[in-house]
Amino acid sequence: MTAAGASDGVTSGGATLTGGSADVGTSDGGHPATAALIAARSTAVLEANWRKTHTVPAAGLYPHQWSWDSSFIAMGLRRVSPRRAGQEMDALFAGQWDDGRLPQIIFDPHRDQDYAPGASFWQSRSIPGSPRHAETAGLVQPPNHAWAVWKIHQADPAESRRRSFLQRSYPKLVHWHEYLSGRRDRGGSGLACIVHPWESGTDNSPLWDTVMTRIPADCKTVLNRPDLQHADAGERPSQKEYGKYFWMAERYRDHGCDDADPDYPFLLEDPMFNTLLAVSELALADIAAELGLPGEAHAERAARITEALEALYVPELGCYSARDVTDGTVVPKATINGLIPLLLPDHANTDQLLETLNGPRFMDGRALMVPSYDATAEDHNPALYWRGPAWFNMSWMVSEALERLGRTGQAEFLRGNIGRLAAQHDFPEYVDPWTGAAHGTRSFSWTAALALETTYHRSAL
Ligand code: 9WN
Repeated sequence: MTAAGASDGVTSGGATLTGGSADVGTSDGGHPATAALIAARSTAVLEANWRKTHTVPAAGLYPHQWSWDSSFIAMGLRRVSPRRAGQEMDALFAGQWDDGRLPQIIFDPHRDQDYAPGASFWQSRSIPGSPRHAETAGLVQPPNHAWAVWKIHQADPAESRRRSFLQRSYPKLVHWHEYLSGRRDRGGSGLACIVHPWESGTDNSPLWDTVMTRIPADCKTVLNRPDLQHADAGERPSQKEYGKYFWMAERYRDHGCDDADPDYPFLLEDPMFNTLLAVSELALADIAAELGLPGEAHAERAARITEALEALYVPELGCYSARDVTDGTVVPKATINGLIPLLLPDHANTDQLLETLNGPRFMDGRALMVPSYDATAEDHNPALYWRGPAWFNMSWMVSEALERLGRTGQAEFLRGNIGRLAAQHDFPEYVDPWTGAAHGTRSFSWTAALALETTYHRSAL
């Protein structure tokens, strides 16, 4: 199988979109047409959502460049165009702040009315240390970027070397991690804090509920909800939640995004965010080795984060949870965030995490993909944004972990469902984990990218 299309355009599964060629493979257990079709349709979604330098998560609902989306998107794009996957990351790095942060969103100035809060809310250029040539949010998202950069390199090392992709990405990634391990270690525990639910990537996860009760909803900004033109209100956060989201964003912005506000009320250590930081540190160790640089410090940092994460383990739930740095309590809720540490090598609680994954709270022998929230919880809702539905990026990360752990059968089950459900339902944002019914927006980029990634993976088996 060839993985790379060398042209500027993206090609897959026999469907040439803008030139070049890529073979999706035809040995996926006797369903060659299915694999080729999934790959071609995924590629078409990514092509339609491409905007000159980057891919938007969804043309209507999310019209800018989002940070962790771009990493997932690039991980799929690398299968058909490592070059475009590299461009996706370069566009993100162009929004890096002087302190190293990679922003949650880089705004398309022409779409300011189409998503809130937008560039006119953040006014990032008036904040010291923000980039001069990009308008961005001040918040961040989970650090899956070094992981993506290393995977892009591996897809076509010769092309990567020709373009010095690792040379130019490495210092930016190191700076990004320094920001997270430095200014974001607000609790002094060796873990990075998130300062807003949007930073978790799992925006209205029940993990944030208790802390959210402390947040006033009296924001100064007039609440405008362009998101509701593209998604059902019953599947999105409520107006009250939005008031609180804006209140926190205003407070963070008005304090110069400096992470020094002593009474800032939302400081949480999230197990998924920190797992991705450790996984990305391990990727930096590989990148350093490839560049002939010493990488031990990265491996040591990954080990320290892995150790610090133990304080977030909740034995009664059999998984990790988030810690509220303000009062030191660990939230007693089982969410998908708490299973993502399965990705970490040499990990003390792997057996318990696998048991929880397959037990009644999550897969229960009947889920098609991994639910985002404890199925035994009274407020589990398989249709409501991060409160039950299965997300493609989460199930894909679990499938990666299972593969590394030698649980290839279950990894393959998840990969198969990711590709099938994505293509069957026009690449939805998320699905009901039990029935596969589609929810959220459609033609969602990371769904398409990970359908592409899993299809290539399966075809290569
Ligand atoms: C806020 C873009 C983003 C994802 C997040 C997902 C959703 C935004 C929103 O969409 O969040 O960042 O408006 O709900 O929760 O993970 O990065 O796809």
